[in-house]
Amino acid sequence: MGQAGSRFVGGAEYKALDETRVRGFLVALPFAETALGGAADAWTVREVGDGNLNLVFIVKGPKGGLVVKQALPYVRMVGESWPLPLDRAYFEHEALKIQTLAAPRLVPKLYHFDTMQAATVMELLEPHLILRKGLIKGLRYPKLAADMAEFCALTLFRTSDLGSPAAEKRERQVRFSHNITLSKITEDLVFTDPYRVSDMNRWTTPQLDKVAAAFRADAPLKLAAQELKWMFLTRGEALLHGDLHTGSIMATETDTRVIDPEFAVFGPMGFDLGAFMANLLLAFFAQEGHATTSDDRIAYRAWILDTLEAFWTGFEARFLALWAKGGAGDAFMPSLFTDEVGGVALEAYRHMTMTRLFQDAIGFTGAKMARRILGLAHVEDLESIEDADARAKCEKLALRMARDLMVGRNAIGSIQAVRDMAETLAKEVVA
Ligand code: SR1
Ligand code: MG
Repeated sequence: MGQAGSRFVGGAEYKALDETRVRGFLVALPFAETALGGAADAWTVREVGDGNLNLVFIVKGPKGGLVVKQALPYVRMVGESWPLPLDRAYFEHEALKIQTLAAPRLVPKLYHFDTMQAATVMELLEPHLILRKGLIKGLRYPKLAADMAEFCALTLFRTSDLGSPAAEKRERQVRFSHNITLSKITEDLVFTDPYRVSDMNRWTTPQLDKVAAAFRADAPLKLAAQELKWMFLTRGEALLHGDLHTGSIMATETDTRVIDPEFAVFGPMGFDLGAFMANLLLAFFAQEGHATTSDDRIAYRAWILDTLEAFWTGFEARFLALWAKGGAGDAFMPSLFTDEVGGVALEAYRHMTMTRLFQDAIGFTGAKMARRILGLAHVEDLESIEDADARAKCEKLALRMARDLMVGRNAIGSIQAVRDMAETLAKEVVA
């Protein structure tokens, strides 16, 4: 049975919402009636969820709009044969609350969580577009790099042992450690399935058959994937969003919001950083497939790489600034480093940590790219390229970059080097 404030979500009263039921659900919430205005039967309701897991309703009345997101008891993209616990709605809501404390400008406003219905009522973001769709259209987002750098720096720093007291961090880590089923999806789909034969896998066939087989036979690559998995399992550095791809970001030219943290769990910071960078690189490699005679997308590809570089440099600067200012965390107590020698040593250590974080991040970038081409869940950037040969060409280049990042991550020294790798690969003729 569901209990308010706990992770035991759903129960006998749970029923998947539909366009009629969502009205009854909102009518029972006085704030929602006020926000929407008018009578419930005059509200417009649209189910717009195009993710892999949930229902998402946009409800509009004469005064305003709201979003209702409800977890389904199964994986939407697969069907009822793959059950999934409703408590992911609890973890998502808890993560959003923590992210609201850390980075309020960059997440949607939260209005209500219903434990029984595994449903969250939140701000309707308009005229925002899912970032992935904007990148497919070739739209530019001048604030994206800085906003995502800020989101990652604030949420990762403030939930880590640098930014929050050990007691708070431990309590949160215990709580989110129960997000077991969704973490297991990541463990399998990101770090294991693309490197073995699995019913879950699919790829552009026959064009990618040999590449997929080569991935399954590549011992250094499999070691890299499993080392990254081990990091994901064991290194609880900060509360991760857990699924920070470009479908989890809604943006306009002037505003950026991060949504959908249902995979939230404590893990290595590089995992979130890598997820965002991977999806920028997938968008980069997909551009050739979206080029037309009137729009070759060449300048746009450069803009994506500018965004990648500005994201990493912005994140590094913001994270270092937060650390230098001092957080509420118990790690690296500033009082131990007040003398000149100590101060210099601590500063050098901070920079070494950023290098380590960068190398973690680009390793995860590679893993997150490969899983979207060889695993179960693909990305619209590539899937929307109708010509299979054209799509396979983009995918092969992305897979080469993915492998180089995973295996070579500890020898890659800068984000400029990552940019150079992408630019060099994009010029290659693919067999
Ligand atoms: C079965 S869920 C497949 C994927 O969708 C989500 O967005 C996560 O990325 C997950 O791995
Ligand atoms: Mg999602």
